This record gives sequence, C-alpha cells and structure tokens, in this order.
Amino acid sequence: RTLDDLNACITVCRACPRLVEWRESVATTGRRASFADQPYWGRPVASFGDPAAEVLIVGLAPAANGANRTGRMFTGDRSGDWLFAGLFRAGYASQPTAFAAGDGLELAGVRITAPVRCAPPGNKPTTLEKSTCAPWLDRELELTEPRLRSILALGLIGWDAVIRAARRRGWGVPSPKPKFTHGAEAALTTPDGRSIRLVGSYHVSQQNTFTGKLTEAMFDEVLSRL
Ligand code: DU
Ligand code: SF4
Repeated sequence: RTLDDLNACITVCRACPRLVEWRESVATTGRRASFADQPYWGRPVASFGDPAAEVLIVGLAPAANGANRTGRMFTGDRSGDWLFAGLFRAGYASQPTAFAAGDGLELAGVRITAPVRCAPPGNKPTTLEKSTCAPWLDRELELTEPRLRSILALGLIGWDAVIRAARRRGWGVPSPKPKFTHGAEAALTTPDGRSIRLVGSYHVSQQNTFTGKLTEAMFDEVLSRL
C-alpha cells in the first residue's frame, strides 16, 4: 500500500453518517451563494503534498466551503490562503496562493493531513467521529514514518490526535502528556529510536489570524523549527 492507495480509500469513506449527510448537503443544496455555479467535492478530503515529506502538518477538518468544495486540503478558504502564504515564505510551497486543485501548487518536504477528513457542522467533529476517522491518520503515520522528522499540529484537536495516533503506533510519548499551546514542543520516539519533533501552533483559522492571536511572525517562527 502506498500513500496514493490510502488517499484513494479515504475519498470513498462513508463511515460517519452525520458527516456524510453534512458534506453532501453542503455540496448540493447548501452551497455558499458566491460558489453556487461551482461543482463541490462533497467527499472526504485526501492528504495533500509531498509523499516523501519530512514534515507532516495536521489540521482539524475540511471547511464546508473550502476543502469540501475544492477537494484539496486547506484550498479555497482564508485559513488556506494564510497557511500556504506561510509555507511559501518558508520555502515549502511552490506558490503563495491556492484556489483549486488544478492551480499548480506543489509542496516540497511537507504533507498536509487532518484527523477528520469530512467537513463537520460548525467545524466541530464529535468524539465518535474523531475516533472513527483515526485509523486513516494511523496509516498516514505508518506510511510517512520512515522519512518523518517533525509534525506541526494546528490546534488542540490536531495535537491530541497526533499524540493518540503516536501511542497506538507504539511511538514513545513523554509522560505526562505534553500540553498544547502555541509553540509547544514534544519529542516523540519511533520504535527504531528516531526522534520526531511535534510542534504546536494556533490554528490558521480567521478567528486567530484576523484577531492577531496568530501573527505571521509567530507562524514563521514555528515553521522555522520544523
Ligand atoms: O485509541 P485511543 O487513542 O486510546 O483513544 C481512545 C478513544 O477516544 C478512541 O476511541 C479515540 C477517541 N478520541 C479521539 O480519537 N480524539 C479525541 O479528541 C477524543 C477521543
Ligand atoms: Fe470516513 Fe473520516 Fe469522513 Fe468519517 S470523517 S466518513 S471516518 S473519512
């Protein structure tokens, strides 16, 4: 199995009834007026980026009118505009903008994934939905582990999902459990003794970037540690 096989499997997953309903209803009758003439993806969103990445970015879940529309992680909303601009400044992205799957954007050294692959109502997945989707993240870690050097968790949900997945994979996780905050760092250890650096950042959502809770300088500093 390759990362492409994994992505193919993910995009046809229907394991969470509430999320299947929501992702599809947004994509049909619930489109935002400004996108009403566009096709919506309306399915689970696959990981995006470099299959040989040394850095894995773990977000939260697709946005209803962002990745649930364009079919690509963080593509087509303000969070993504802000994230990809940062990845471009750091040299990971081939261009600073992202608007659709065919826009030419490529990531080098970075792969973007999420602990929940379907857009949840109010951006809030339930505990059951997080645990139902967790095996996809486990497989992502398994397949990227050989080259992985660091993981950037965007927000508390991503941070917790990575720690849980790391434990399930048999990685060493510091005890007590490392706490999430912006700039938090924890050393995870693979079974073959390699250290993987987990770094936390406030999520790149508008709530944080419009209010100045997360500034470009703060984000650039975190990216520089990956
Ligand atoms: O398998 P585990 O990592 O020990 O997680 C226990 C249980 O809680 C599992 O069903 C996942 C779920 N879970 C989660 O994955 N993420 C959360 O934020 C909260 C609960
Ligand atoms: Fe499947 Fe994950 Fe979507 Fe649930 S959230 S339907 S587990 S891809």
